[in-house]
Parts: sequence; C-alpha cells; structure tokens
Amino acid sequence: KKKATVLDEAAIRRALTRVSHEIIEKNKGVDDLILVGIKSRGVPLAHRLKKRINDIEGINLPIGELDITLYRDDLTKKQGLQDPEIKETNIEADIDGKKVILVDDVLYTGRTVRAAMDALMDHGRPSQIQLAVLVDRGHRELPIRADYVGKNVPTSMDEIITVNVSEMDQQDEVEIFIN
Ligand code: 3GP
Ligand code: 5GP
Ligand code: MG
Repeated sequence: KKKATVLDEAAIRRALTRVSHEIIEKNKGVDDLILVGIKSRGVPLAHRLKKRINDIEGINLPIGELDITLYRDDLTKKQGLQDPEIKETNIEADIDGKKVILVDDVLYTGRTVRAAMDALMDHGRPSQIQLAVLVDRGHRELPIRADYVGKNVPTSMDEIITVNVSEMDQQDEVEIFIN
C-alpha cells in the first residue's frame, strides 16, 4: 500500500542540484573527482550529477559503474541474508590517487556500500571515497554514512522505498510503501 510520495520530479531535481553544489563545495572544485554509480539506479543518478557539475563548473567528470548482487530472496526480510557481492566493475578511469564519489539510490544497512568500497580497493588506491545517495532510510548495520543525502527518510523495517528514475521507469518519483 502506498503511504506517501517522498520526492516528486521537481524535488528530485532540486535535491540533485543541491548535492552537485555540495560536492563542488566540499572538494573545493572538482579536481581528481570520479563518479561511480551503483547499479541499477545509482548509475542514472551518477550521470545526472555529472551533467549538473558540468553545467556549473564546465568540467566533464569521468564516470564508472559497479554492479553489486544482492542475495536476498525477499528484499525486505532479513532472514538468510548474505552479504552483497560484486558482479561487475566498469571503471575506465584510473582511480589511483583520485577521489571517488560512490552514488546510489537508497542507503539502508550499508552492506552494499561496504561491498562497493571493497571492489574499489581491489581496483586501485583512491585517495578518498565519498558517498552520495538520493535517500537515506536509516537502519544501518555497519558504521557507514553518506557525505551527500538527497533526503533523509526515517522508515520502519517493513516499509519499502520505491525509487523511479525517468531513464528506467519513465518518470521521476520516490515513494514510500508499507506492506
Ligand atoms: P536498483 O538496483 O535500481 O537500486 O535491490 C534490487 C532493486 O530492488 C533495487 O533497485 C531497489 O531499488 C529495489 N528495492 C526495493 N526495496 C528494496 C529493499 O528493501 N532492499 C533492496 N536491497 N532493494 C530494494
Ligand atoms: P543496503 O546494502 O544499504 O542495505 O541497501 C542498499 C542497496 O539496496 C541500494 O542499492 C538500494 O537500491 C537497495 N535498497 C535497500 N533498501 C531499499 C529500499 O527501501 N528501496 C529501494 N528502492 N532500494 C533499497
Ligand atoms: Mg540501488
């Protein structure tokens, strides 16, 4: 059952614009930054940040993708949960000495991000890893936090956040559902 719309199209656009400015401000420019989207929906979000940052700074940042598989038969239930594993890494740029900004749609337990950091470390030696997410829904199981958050959405464990992006879902909307 749908409970509420958390972000509509305009709110998503504004959140990503703000996050783009925060990335530029925190890093005092965009030197040595690389955006890495976590599939699926982190990838279009990373491309939007790249475009916004190019609009603001006139610099086209390199972009990469990580595919992290979740071994969860029921997405919301924790029983039988195994750690997520890396399926595929596609980062063309050399990440040695670079600041990597991981981009994902939802941050929940933090296990996906932990796996993503492992994959990056296997791939090279970044000088820093930062994290940008559209939604932080809480319930961390690891000491991981996002540097940039579109919106903090306090949830209960039986709620689900649905993220729709126009590139994949023909509309932009973040909703909260309860079973
Ligand atoms: P994404 O790959 O585009 O990020 O995890 C697979 C997909 O299922 C994710 O899409 C995510 O949006 C969606 N999903 C919805 N609710 C949940 C949830 O509670 N946990 C996980 N892991 N994924 C969820
Ligand atoms: P974590 O590993 O932090 O538990 O979960 C993060 C990953 O799982 C993200 O890539 C995200 O897509 C997905 N995820 C976890 N919870 C939700 C949720 O409530 N809604 C959506 N859309 N994705 C979720
Ligand atoms: Mg995701």
